[in-house]
This record gives sequence, C-alpha cells and structure tokens, in this order.
Amino acid sequence: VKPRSIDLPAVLSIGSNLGDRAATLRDAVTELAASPGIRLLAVSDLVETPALKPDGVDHAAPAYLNAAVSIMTTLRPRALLERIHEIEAAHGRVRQERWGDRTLDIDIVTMDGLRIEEEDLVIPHPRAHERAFVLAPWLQIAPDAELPGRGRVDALLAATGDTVEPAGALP
Ligand code: A4P
Ligand code: MG
Repeated sequence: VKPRSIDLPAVLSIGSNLGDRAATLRDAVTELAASPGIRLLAVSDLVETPALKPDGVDHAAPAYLNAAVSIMTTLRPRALLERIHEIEAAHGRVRQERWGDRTLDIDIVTMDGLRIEEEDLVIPHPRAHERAFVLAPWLQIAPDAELPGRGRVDALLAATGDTVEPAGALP
C-alpha cells in the first residue's frame, strides 16, 4: 500500500529590493508553482515599502516589493526550505549582512498549525506578526487568516500601525 502523502496549506512571503523586482517575484512564483509537491492556491498583489534594517527603516536603501503566496504542499517543512533556497540561489541571492539588500527572499510564514523552533527553521516566521509588508498582502488573499499563536491577521496588521503602498499585480 502506498503511503498517503499529507498535503498541508502554507503561506510564503516573497520580497525583492534589487534588480527588476517585479520580474524576479513573478519568476519566483512560476518556479514555486513548477516545483514537485507544491500547488499554487493564490498570489497577492504587490506592495512597496522602505527597507527594514535591524536598526530601523532605511530610506537610503532601495525599497522592497513584497507579495504573499498561498500554497498546498506535500513537502515536509525542511524540504520546502531547501526548495526555497534553491529558487533564491537561482536568482543570484547573495547572503552578506543580516537583512541586507537582496534580489529575492522567500520566507515560510506559516505551515498549517505547525510550530517549529529549530536553529535554522522557525515556523511561524518569528517577525511576520509585526510586519505590514507580510500581513497586508496575506490579508488580501485570505481575509479570515490567523497567524498561529498570534491571532487574526487583520488585527495584527491594525496593531502594526504601518501602511503599505499598493504596487499593482505581478507582471
Ligand atoms: N529561516 C528560519 N526560519 C525560516 C522561515 N520560516 N522561512 C532561516 C525561511 N527561512 C527561515 O534567512 C536566514 C535563515 O533563516 C535561512 O537560511 C533559513 O535557514 P536569510 O533569508 O538567509 O536571511 P535574512 O532574510 O536576511 O534573515 P532573516 O532574519 O530571516 O530576515 P527576515 O526577518 O526575513 O527579514 N524590508 C522590507 N520592506 N521588506 C522585506 O521583505 N525583509 C527582510 C528580511 C528585512 N527587511 C525587509 C524585508
Ligand atoms: Mg529570508
């Protein structure tokens, strides 16, 4: 008997602040959708926000485009992370400073109700609840969404007090 694979819903946040940001995000979505074990459910519109650095918002750095992507996946969390790293690497992602400028960042925001706290993998994403550039696109594609352990996404977004600039649909 073939074991049944478990299909879990997951939400990803994708972002870019270098190069042709919209084209990179569009390609990343295409590559996610073409990945074995990943099925695309919804993609939000783009939002634009200034770069957040460890010391605060950096208006001198290039601004980000971000979007939220909802998927179903049979991949285990670590396999999904590996696939994400492959897609980032294919877009010339270079890891230097923390929260440094990047062509492509893909973060796992949630995977169903899973709670994972390992050195190189934390789910839900530990900073998602306080970031309007994660919450606003997510709310667009899932108006009733909840962030496990944190509450409703609409309430979390309101609590940030931050706004995002709508930047249209993916090209
Ligand atoms: N990692 C752990 N948990 C996860 C997860 N849930 N999803 C590990 C993805 N990766 C996860 O990430 C470092 C390591 O985190 C990965 O190797 C993985 O094993 P990274 O992408 O190499 O580096 P990073 O993104 O600079 O670090 P970090 O701390 O994850 O950054 P954040 O919190 O994701 O912030 N400003 C705007 N406006 N828009 C943005 O999208 N993004 C960041 C990155 C900073 N400022 C931003 C934005
Ligand atoms: Mg990241």
